[in-house]
Amino acid sequence: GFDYPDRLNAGVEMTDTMVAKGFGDRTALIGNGRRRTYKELADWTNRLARAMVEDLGVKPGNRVLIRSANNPAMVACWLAATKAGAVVINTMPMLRSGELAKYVEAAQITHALCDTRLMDELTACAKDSPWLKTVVGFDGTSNHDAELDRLALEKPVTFEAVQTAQDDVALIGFTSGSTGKPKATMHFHRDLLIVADGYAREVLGVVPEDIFVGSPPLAFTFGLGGLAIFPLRFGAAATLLENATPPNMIEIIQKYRATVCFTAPTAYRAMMRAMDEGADLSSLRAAVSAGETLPGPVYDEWMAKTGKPMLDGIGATEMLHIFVTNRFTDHRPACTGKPVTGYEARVIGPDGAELPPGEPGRLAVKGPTGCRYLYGDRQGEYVQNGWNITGDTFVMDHDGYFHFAARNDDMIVSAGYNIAGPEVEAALLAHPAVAECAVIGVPDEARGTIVEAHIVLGAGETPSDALAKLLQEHVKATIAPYKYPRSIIFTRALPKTETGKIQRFRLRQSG
Ligand code: 3SK
Repeated sequence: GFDYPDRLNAGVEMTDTMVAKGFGDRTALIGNGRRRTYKELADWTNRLARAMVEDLGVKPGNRVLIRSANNPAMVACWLAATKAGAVVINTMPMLRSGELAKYVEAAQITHALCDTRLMDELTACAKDSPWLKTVVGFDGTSNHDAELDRLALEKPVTFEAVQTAQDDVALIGFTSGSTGKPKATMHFHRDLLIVADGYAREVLGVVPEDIFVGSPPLAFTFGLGGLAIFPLRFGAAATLLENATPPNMIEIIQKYRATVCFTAPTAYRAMMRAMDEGADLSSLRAAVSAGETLPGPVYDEWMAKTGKPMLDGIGATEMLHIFVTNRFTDHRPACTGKPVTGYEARVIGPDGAELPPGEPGRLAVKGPTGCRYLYGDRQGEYVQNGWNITGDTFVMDHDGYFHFAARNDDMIVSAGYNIAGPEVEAALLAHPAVAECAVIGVPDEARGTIVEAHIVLGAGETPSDALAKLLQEHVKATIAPYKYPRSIIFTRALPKTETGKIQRFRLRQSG
């Protein structure tokens, strides 16, 4: 088990406590072309926390939304709000006002901190919200040239952090859910440390000399763990990239000799093609792959090129981070491995009973960091007898290793992004030219899977490339652009059951 004091503030643990432990002069964050030490991060977050409390009126338990791409200022705002006892909701920079409004409503968000470059959608969301009353900009380029930065700069570098209990909520993570209706899951202060003291210590063996790099957004708990919590818990350094394409990650790996990488198989594939052209990734001692299933050939090629296993893992926002994983000394191809210490996993049938090895069923997991939904009424659907029922089908082999079989039907995982098919359908249906549509995921060489929309047009509309392009632009303008259907197929009718339900599986089969 994990033994933490009753009073525990995760924001303090990753900043002031690290300074007290002697890490003050070590690099904590690298981003926007500069390094920040742990002492600088502690001071920065103390000033920001003071500004939040003294000027913005943030009170313990207030829900504070942060909207930004991955940069040091986002990390500082998250830690500062945590020190102030707020419950943080980190959000992706691409979300549109309608999507933000769902979060604001569900989590009763009162304050928002936003990179000034991303203000428009948030301002639009706040305009009609009975909850969100305070929206303040910060400078994501770290030049301290925005309202929140100016307020913070006037403050002393000390702050009496809120003495939160170890089981006070620190973070709300939203999962897209297969219906497109976001589900909010709560995490305690201690959870943020457990994923580091569990997975990151046990599986990655993080040391202060480590330098982390990766692509997942900090708004996704995979990214928050891999690019902030894990390095900061152990006195290591995190590099933060707003645009974490494979070439940009390679540049950072080469420049700083990064040692631990968190990204999805699609990006590793591209990085291996760059290795063929001479890219030097020899500094990497750990390559973590998650968010999408790791194909055997990608694992094999990485092993052949580096002599080390790529660490496939599966996590969930509900559980905060990875709970089943391969290990450096215990790994198999096309296999997700075994549970992280402290977690139990099993494969269950439709009646909830555990299935014998070799039989596919839903993956269920139990552990210290989950699974708590914000609303009790949804709890029953996904949590049974303390087990979190995931949307993934797995098989456990006779040696206790878990193998991915399939994803919950309506979720599309494209280049590491989780996309709910029904949400894309709703965006398409809002266009007057669309009478009916069904969205599925189809295999794609580069992105693993892409979103494909089958569309029945309204009367008087004629299929054309121009109309397809127009509909794609419409989706991009309605919901986060990465969700748009890269493939559009116009059809006269969709396959349906006798009761009129669209049979998406038939579209998948005919692909
Ligand atoms: O496997 C995932 O999708 C995941 C979700 C949340 C946190 C971490 C991971 C790996």
